[in-house]
Amino acid sequence: MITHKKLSNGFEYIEVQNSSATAKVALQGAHLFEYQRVGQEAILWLSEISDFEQGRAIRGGVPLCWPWFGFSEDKTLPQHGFARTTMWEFVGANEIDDSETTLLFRLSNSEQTLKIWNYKFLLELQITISKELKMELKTTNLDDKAFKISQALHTYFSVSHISEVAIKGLDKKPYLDALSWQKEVQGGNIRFEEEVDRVYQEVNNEIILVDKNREIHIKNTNSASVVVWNPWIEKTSRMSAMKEDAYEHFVCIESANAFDDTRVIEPKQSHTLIAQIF
Ligand code: TA6
Repeated sequence: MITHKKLSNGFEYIEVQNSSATAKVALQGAHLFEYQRVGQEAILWLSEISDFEQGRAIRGGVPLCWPWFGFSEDKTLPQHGFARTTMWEFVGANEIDDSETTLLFRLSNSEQTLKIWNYKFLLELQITISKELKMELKTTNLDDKAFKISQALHTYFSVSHISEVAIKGLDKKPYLDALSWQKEVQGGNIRFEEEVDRVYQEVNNEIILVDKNREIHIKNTNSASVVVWNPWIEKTSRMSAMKEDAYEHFVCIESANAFDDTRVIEPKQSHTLIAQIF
């Protein structure tokens, strides 16, 4: 079942319910903010105090960082780009069968986007809701000049407690530490005892989020970078829409094209970043 819903403040979202899972996607940002398999705990973390307000990114779920990840060269522009705070078009849904539904969202250049990023583009997000969650973010260059993008499916995973978590699959990978801006190499699995904000490079394998009672697998395609982030105690108190203890309950593992993995897209060409979560 697919329902188009509207909150009293006008915020719109699409709700999907099938025999595998339920999901909610806001039209602003094509932002998936709930995905839960039937009879299981939520996969995505969503801040209890997140704003569902126009022009403000939802805190949690899967914000889309596009057409840049982090800050653009012009530091006055918003961190992580404009896609997550812009209204998208809901193109439609396809109920493949009782257990699998796909949703398609679209964003293209407007007078407003051209003012901050002077390129013509088509951006499409297809989300598949089934036992597996699949997100396919396709960028098409509709301009007559090439452009560069960095991007991320900035997924907030819900965890039992951050002290219980390990991330497997990044051992020996080089990474850029976004706290010190030093290049380092990962030794072993990642565990959390302080703030972590890293862009792993040369990643072409599955990542596993190991929690107390479950494992979540992440498989990325057309991506060689993975961002791992937890703000820890002090940073959390400075983040918008996060309660003091929020850092205990999530970890971000982001399917990305960032830093050395930035992509150039030639006119009429496309690039599709894919994340499968199972
Ligand atoms: O992906 C990690 C990161 O870039 C962090 O540095 C942190 O700032 C986070 O994203 C959240 O950014 P936001 O703009 O959503 O507050």
